[in-house]
Amino acid sequence: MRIFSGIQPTGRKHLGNYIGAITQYVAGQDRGEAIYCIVDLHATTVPYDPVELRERMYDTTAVLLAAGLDPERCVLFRQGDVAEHTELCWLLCSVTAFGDLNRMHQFKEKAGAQRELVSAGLFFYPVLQAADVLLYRAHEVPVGDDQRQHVELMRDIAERFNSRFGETLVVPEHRIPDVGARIMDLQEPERKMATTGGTPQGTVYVLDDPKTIEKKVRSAVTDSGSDVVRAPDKPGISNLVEVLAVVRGIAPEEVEREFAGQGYGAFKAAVAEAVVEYLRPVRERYEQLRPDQAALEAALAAGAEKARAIAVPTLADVREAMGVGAPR
Ligand code: AQP
Repeated sequence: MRIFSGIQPTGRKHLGNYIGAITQYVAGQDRGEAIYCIVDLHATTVPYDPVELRERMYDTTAVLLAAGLDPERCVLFRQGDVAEHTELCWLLCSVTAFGDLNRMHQFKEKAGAQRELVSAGLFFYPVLQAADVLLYRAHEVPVGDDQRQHVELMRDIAERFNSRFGETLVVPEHRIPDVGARIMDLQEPERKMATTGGTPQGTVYVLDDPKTIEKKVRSAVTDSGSDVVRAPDKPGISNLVEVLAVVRGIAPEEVEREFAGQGYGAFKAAVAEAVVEYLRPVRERYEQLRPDQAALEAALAAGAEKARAIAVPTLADVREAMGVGAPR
């Protein structure tokens, strides 16, 4: 089985990215042929600084390696190193409905947040994402819940391509975790923890120091009750129950049983401590890896070689099926 997922080199990675995506990436290495891409081309769809983009690329590479990605057991590469992604994106535009792109929640949210320019890149973002996955004929796409709609769209694109041009592409399935698929902002628990638009105090970064994490978790917004249970009218406590369950590797029901009758203070202290210990090894390993930029660059370059070996034949099949370029 082939697994593919992409992650943006934007901002600092947060607990939502870590739980919803990165831990799944690490586990994927034991489940199949795992391919992970740091998507610098996607990062150009909103205002950005080119020098900073390069820095964030190394930051993200170091975080992924620190979390447990092993370049010997997976393919880890930079999207901008494999030109086949952009060509496939264009070719897939012919089987992508304009109306579908117009319905994408992420486009609407991000377009609404732009002050100067809503780029066409933001609109085509999901087609490039489809190209990323379909280029590798991946069977499974590990993502958080916010990417559900984009994976549905890439399935539609692959199906439309196959019925129009003949069986060429694999129709992928999403893999969304049962618990932790949507980690919420600690200050505004009705919205997801996010790189853009989240609250600074409500966003726990993977590289936050222990004191900062503790402060953020202890000041998480809850409700006026005292029962540690998940409920629709308790988004703050429900979120912390899920976080503790994932971090400890137990079921949310077990968390609820353990903290029955203990009140929010003791519960938040336990969550803070558990998150600190959960992220500590990643931060420590990151600090060792990040200074050696040449090693990070070499790892990405080696990953791109392996990625190209899969991408080039797929693109050749797509061009042949579509009648584009010289015949084979
Ligand atoms: N809050 C979340 N809970 C669980 N999973 C999440 N993901 C994102 N937020 C949560 C998952 O993380 C992966 C990488 O997402 P990305 O490449 O879009 O990175 P990002 O831009 O830094 O992520 P954000 O926070 O979603 O930023 P915004 O909203 O500003 O673009 C994906 O698999 C995603 O599902």
